Amino acid sequence: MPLFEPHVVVCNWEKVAKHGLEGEKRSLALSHLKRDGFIILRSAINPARIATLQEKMFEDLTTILSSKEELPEQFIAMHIQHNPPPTPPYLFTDIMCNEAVIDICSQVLGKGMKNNFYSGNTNLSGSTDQPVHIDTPLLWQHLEHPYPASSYIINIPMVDCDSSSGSVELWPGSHLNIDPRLPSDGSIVICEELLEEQRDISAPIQPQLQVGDCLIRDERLWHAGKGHNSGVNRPMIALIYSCPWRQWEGLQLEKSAEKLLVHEHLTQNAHFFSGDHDYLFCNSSYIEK
Ligand SMILES: O=C(O)CCC(=O)C(=O)O
Repeated sequence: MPLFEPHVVVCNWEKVAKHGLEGEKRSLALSHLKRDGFIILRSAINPARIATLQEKMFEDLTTILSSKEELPEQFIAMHIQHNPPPTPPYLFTDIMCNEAVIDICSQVLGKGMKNNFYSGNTNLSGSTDQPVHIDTPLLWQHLEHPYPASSYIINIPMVDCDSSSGSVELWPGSHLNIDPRLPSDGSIVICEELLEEQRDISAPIQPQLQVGDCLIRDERLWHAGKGHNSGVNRPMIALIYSCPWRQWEGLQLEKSAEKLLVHEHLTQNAHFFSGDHDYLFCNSSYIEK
């Protein structure tokens, strides 16, 4: 079976910031997102923004790892929930409200699209593989046809990464799988039997991602953090854009960012706090028995 090639939309971040994505690129991106369950926007973000955030997130990672608090591990050790700072000067419009991402996602998620999340996953060098999972159990069970996407995860890597350095594993087309053996309440892990069947349809890949790229993936897409020994820890930001009717707790952002993040097609489902907020130690572990 030929290896699956992800759809890469080559952007120019300066043009994206001013004009979003051209019509032809947008419709091609959208059809791949619907079919494959993910696309990559190459160079959609000013790399200087990532450099600023990367430096701060590495500094914060040292604080997290040297603390006596329990680490917020996701499934297994060395996959850490790691929030980026929710305060200026570390909040950027081309990350929180990227015009190309909004152009694509709003076509499906519609009027009143919300951002519900601003966190991140740091895959430490020396990690092993997470179980393959979906982030939320299917909204409806026992359907005859897949339902449309109602949330997209926007992943933004802070370092270049590929299969040798902990790039996220993605299962092309798996977002359209509605097999009744998929996890429902209480678990989000995909069973071995289903993995083997899906592997025969399309084997998983670990995309090559660069600083300045955005990965947009359907919330239903099967995926996993992958072990690596590259010697470089891999922080990756995650936002979740959803239809207005999806219920989420929302995110915490500092009050002075409220005006900066106003966008015609995207509402931040945020509590805008004043004063202190302990963004580094507010996450919990997620472990399945
Ligand atoms: O860090 C990654 O590559 C994926 C992390 C993930 O999917 C999770 O923790 O749920």
